[in-house]
Amino acid sequence: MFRKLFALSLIVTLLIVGVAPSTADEAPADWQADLAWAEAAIPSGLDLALPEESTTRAATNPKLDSALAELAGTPGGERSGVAASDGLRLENGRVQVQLVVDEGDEAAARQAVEQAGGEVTGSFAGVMQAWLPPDQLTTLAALDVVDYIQMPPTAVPAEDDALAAMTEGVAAANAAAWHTAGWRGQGRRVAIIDGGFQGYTSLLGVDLPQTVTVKNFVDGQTDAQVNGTTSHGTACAEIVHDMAPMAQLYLLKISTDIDLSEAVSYAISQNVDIISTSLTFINVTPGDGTGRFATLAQNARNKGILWVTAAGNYRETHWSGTFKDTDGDGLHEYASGVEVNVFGPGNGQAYLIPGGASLSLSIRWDDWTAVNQDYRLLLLRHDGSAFQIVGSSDNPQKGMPGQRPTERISYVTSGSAAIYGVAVQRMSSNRDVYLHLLTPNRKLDRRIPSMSLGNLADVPAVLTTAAVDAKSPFPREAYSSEGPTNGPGGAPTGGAVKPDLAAFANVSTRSYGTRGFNGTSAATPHVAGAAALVFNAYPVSLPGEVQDYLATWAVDQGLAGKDTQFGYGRLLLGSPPSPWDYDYHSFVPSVMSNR
Ligand SMILES: [Ca+2]
Ligand SMILES: [Ca+2]
Ligand SMILES: [Ca+2]
Repeated sequence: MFRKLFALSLIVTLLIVGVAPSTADEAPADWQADLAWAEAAIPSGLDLALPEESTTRAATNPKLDSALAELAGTPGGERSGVAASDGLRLENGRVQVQLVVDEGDEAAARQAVEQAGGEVTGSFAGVMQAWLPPDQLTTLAALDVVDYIQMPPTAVPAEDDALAAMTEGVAAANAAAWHTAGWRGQGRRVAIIDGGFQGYTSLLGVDLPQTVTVKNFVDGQTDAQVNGTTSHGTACAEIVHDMAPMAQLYLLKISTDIDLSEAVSYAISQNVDIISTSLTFINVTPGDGTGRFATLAQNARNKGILWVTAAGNYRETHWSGTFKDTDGDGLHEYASGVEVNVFGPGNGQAYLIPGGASLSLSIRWDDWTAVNQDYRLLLLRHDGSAFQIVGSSDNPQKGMPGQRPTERISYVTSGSAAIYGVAVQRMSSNRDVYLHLLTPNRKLDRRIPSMSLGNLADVPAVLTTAAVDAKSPFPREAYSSEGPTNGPGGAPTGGAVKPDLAAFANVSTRSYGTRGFNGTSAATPHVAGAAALVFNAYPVSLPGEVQDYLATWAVDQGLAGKDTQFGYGRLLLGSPPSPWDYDYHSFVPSVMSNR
């Protein structure tokens, strides 16, 4: 999930050719690679021989994600290759999975996992995370106490670019004036939860505080391995430190949603004031502000924590709409006669994608309660004369417990450069569902900017952050995900206005270099650091009061008032309160003038 290697190769490319760092209108790391890809005309016509039953996977098991069914059906010697291409963690002969289990069945399920040679590593809200021998998947899935076995959803960093160092956001948000007035975040605790903090030790006392608290919630890893995987979290921590130089920092490493719940519990136990997450999840919830992340965030807020999170970078990599099949061939039509949504720059051309490029594609649809509308996701490659199926996701949607209305493909291209595209096939369905297609960091030719938030960003009890460039006039970043959220159950209407605020991207950190940190990832820790200053000045505030304070002072951009691109507007702290008038500052003044 974390494209560390890709990021590193970009750095090398930039150094070698000496090009200027990314500017406001440029896209993030992976997209800059896209820009180097040649383009070709989109082939017309699609004549796929579509099997009614899935053939590209092992026979579908109604209680297993199709990638796990494929792994179970693969001979032992070939499993590591299958796991790698499907994005599964297979270590020491065991695969990391999540079991959906009814509350009363947890003990029995745990015992069954252990008897099968597996190990339960955590659980949250009816989902148990575990290591399991692949040979035992089918047996475990067949048990009555196990509703379903799924792939663990992993956090997607809202990173764009990986390229000394003080973020330009300090000046842009007027934080320097607060520092001068004595508000530096002293006495405040900020938890940065991320996929990795590579290189943090070398920045202690320079670009980070002298000491930080680290903890690793990734299964099978030690706390020392917080210093690994990616420097994405390190760059985020640098920004919080620039904004609130005396705040105490917690660097908490996670991979899955279960890990996230553990990190949040830990943050609560440490009396943290602010959580900052520059990541999203995909296909975990309907995107309507409900579900496991909503529960987690409300719990944190009830404990006095302001949780700031990234909107996501999916505005150009998202399509949504109602399934439509006018020619009756089972394939969705994005427009009249258009059944393949090719990867492309958005100008009616297709990318010629070289071998070795990673593609990740997901669909979800509005059937989270009944889960009896079965659709299929197809990845297609054009071989010069026709599109061929090179990947499919065939999860079961048969109305059984634990099943979800989602499909996902991870794929690494091979062979000569070619056009790739995405199709959606109706398998068994009696209504036209409302679909979301997300292809993180790979632009689609047919795209819908609205409702492109990642999961977690849709939650009411978090402060969701969009990205603007750090230089005046602070234009919106083209990738910054837009609201609104989905309506109830994943419906296309009836959602809430998100994001909540906009902050700065294309900023400088030691980790990524001058103006090298891009994405809603970079924007989020600016808000977290600003919140630490407000909590510092008004120490008995509730998280909602600090959020209101930031919203009130924000500079409105785009449509007047709170909108689905900038929220309340661009982060600006206003003038600092006097540090001497302590009584006055024991609570946040009600400054709601521009709401
Ligand atoms: Ca069709
Ligand atoms: Ca399906
Ligand atoms: Ca506005």
